[in-house]
Amino acid sequence: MARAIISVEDKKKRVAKSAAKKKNASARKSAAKKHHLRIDILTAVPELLNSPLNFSIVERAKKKGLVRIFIHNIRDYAKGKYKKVDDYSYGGEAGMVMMIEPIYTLITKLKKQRKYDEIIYLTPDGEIFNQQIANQLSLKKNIILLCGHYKGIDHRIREHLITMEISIGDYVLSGGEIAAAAISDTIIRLLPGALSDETSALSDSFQDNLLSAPIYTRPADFKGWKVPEILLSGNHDKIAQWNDEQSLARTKKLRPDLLK
Ligand code: 6GU
Repeated sequence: MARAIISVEDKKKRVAKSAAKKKNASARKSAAKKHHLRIDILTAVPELLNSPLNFSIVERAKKKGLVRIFIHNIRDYAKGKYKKVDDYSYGGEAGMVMMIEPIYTLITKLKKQRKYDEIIYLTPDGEIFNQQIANQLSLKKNIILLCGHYKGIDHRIREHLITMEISIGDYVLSGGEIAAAAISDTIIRLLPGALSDETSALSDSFQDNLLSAPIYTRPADFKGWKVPEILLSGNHDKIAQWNDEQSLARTKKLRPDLLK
């Protein structure tokens, strides 16, 4: 192939274009800096949250100042010698119930300090979490995630203090902490600047209700297991088209419900 001859004009245009791109990128970066998300997680078992929010993309987002996460131990707000946070249920149904007062005291204290966009209770009977809810929450400034334990929390907390109830699927966890970690992780990776490649959050599975295309890295041939030829072609249009086709085919096959 003959190498294209680049005119001086073209070169100038290219330089201008790349300068504009850089300017854009830095504008976006400072815009990204302005969006801080604060997540307050309320739990009786803070240890459960020690590692899931301290590594990888979430850790990097914290270091970049995109998000601050505060974990509060509900037990610190309990009264008495034994710092009791749960009690037997009225009506005698089996299982302990988390008491109102410690949770009320903690939420009231936080609400005095700042305005919360949402106070979310994590519960298997909540609205099922998905990418759309994550997108909405990633635009907020201050959110509280309240983790229940035992049989649940005194229902009056849900009636009077909670603004939203979320479940992460139709199965029962021992407590809301793992759900809080899953939800926080999902939201945080959406914050502008959290991912190094700005397009990659947009090409995630589910972001457009489609599963992602298969991906590969070197070697191109591992013991005869080959990477699809098209991906080695260097033809970006064809590759984009292949990715779209694969996305659609995989969604049809694995998650037809997403196409309805
Ligand atoms: Cl948010 N909490 C609990 N305890 N179990 C769950 C859940 C939440 N989501 C699905 N199962």
